[in-house]
Amino acid sequence: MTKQNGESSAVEDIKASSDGLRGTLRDEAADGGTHFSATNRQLLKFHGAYEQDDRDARRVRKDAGEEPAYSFMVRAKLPGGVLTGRQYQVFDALAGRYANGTLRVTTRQDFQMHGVLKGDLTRTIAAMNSALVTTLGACGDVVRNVVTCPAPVRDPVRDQVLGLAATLSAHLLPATRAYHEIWLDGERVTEDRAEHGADRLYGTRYLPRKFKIGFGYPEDNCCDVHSNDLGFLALRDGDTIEGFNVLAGGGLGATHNKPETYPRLASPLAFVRREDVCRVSEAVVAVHRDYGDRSNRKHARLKYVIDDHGLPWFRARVEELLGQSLAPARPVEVADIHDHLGWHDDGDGCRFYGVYVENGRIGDSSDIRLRTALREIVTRVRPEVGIRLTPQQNVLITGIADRHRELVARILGDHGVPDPAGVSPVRRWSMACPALPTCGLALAEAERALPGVLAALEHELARLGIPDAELTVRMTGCPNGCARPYTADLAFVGRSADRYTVYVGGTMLGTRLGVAYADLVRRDELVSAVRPLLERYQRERLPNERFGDFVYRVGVEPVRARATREAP
Ligand code: SRM
Ligand code: SF4
Repeated sequence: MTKQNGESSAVEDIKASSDGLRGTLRDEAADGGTHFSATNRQLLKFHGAYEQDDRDARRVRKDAGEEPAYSFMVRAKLPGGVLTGRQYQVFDALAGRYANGTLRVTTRQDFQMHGVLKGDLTRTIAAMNSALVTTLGACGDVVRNVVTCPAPVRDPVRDQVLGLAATLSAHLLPATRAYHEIWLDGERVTEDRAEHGADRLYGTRYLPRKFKIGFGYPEDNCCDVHSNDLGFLALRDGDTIEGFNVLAGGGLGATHNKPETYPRLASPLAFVRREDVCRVSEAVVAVHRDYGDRSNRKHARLKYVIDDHGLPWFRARVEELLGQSLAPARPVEVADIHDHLGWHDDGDGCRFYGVYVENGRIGDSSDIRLRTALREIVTRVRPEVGIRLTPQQNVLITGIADRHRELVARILGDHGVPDPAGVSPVRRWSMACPALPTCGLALAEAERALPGVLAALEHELARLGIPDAELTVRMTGCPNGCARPYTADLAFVGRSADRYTVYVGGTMLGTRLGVAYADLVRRDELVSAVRPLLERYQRERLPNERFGDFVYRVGVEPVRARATREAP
């Protein structure tokens, strides 16, 4: 069995000759220009930043003979989405000083800032590090942010898992000192393994592609664990962790009209004890490193290694590296999911409050001033208060003592932040990716378009007499799947300017993929395209049956065939 397939892709050469991700980034970051060379642009991703340009301004600037309006997206890596109040204040200040005045909660519990100019990049990254937050490995061909439920819900198991997520994230961080040399002027501030020289795990070429890890619970899969390359489903024994079912080969990215690319849910691989999580993760990552496709980046995720060789082969490779056989996965199914919004007891004498954040964007608009509200809360309610980011793009304000409860509620209310109880279920469970104008890969709108589409959907559900129908609606600007559309009950995936493929039949639990129902649907016709299905759902659903489950039960093939005939 060969470990390499064909010629290396251009990115492979860039990594291999980068001198541990250094390239000439340090010089270029300080050269006074607006953007990086093509080589450094690739390396920059490993350091947590993406070069972008304002796509709204592209045409005008081009016609005027001007260069694109370059700026940078900076992503901080926050295992389990946990921040102290003080760290949140640093992000808030940076968003105002160097970015576009907003912070964005990502679907993997990170913070992203958009609109950072090249001249401010070093200051931005250094300021995050001085708050003990790294951007290293937030993007690039390495292990990305480790996700898990962030809710402090009186549960020792969840506390332990949060700790494990942070430990695993640190364990799999690239060891290069380049990050410190480039952005921190050689100072070692955050904890990493930078002194160990050449990277023991990643070698000189790092991974063939990004690699994602998540920890979920059968009783709460709020992190969509099956969408990860490597997932751990925590099984409990009372208040302790009995072990984890290991799931491998999840990933959602696909390309329109390329059937060889597809979303895939992770498959059960094994059962492991808590003390083996780091070792097993390292072995799975190493198999991806050694057998992933380095010639074709569209075929380089772990899911393709597993599908190309088969799960038994994959298990054998992992066992080989571990030097022991793996126990079979336990027969456990995901049964529920929570969004953790509203008021909850944290079991430690305090409360936490889950704030609904539309598409994860924390900013100040004329009617909702969420960024100001959160700033005021972390400034006034100290010292216990913390901020946690959920994989559903929402924010939890944690550590609220009883004496502060009214104050927090008042600050939120005064700034127009909606009480989640008053947000329709369909909106509350919705997500969109950033898409235009920042994402270079967007084919259509998402974040800016979803609120309007949801208003039309809310209207339709009210007309049908089912305003409280619970369904996840997700929208992305392209098929890469950043807002995890394929596991949603209903999803709109950007196809071309203003046109979408409509997916139905996924599940809120994240355990089933939807299928394409209609293609090339115009944005203003998305809701009418699914109207016949919604009407049928209203008439024929079983008690408490969710939309995706209904579609799945009645059979997706007949509804899809009908929609295809009706598609414009
Ligand atoms: Fe993503 C690329 C945004 C979660 C699959 N993703 C991108 C880039 C960096 C565009 C680019 O490569 O030029 C986007 C930046 C846009 C911007 O302006 O900010 C981007 N992805 C996001 C975020 C911010 C979406 C969000 O609404 O929160 C999420 C950041 C997560 C984080 O903090 O690390 C984000 N991306 C995801 C997820 C969901 C998840 O991991 O749970 C997926 C699907 C799961 C998966 O990985 O398969 C996802 N993003 C992709 C892909 C497709 C990868 C593939 O296997 O083909 C790309 C394109 C690529 O890598 O070439 C991509
Ligand atoms: Fe960009 Fe596509 Fe990801 Fe949306 S799904 S952020 S458009 S890559």
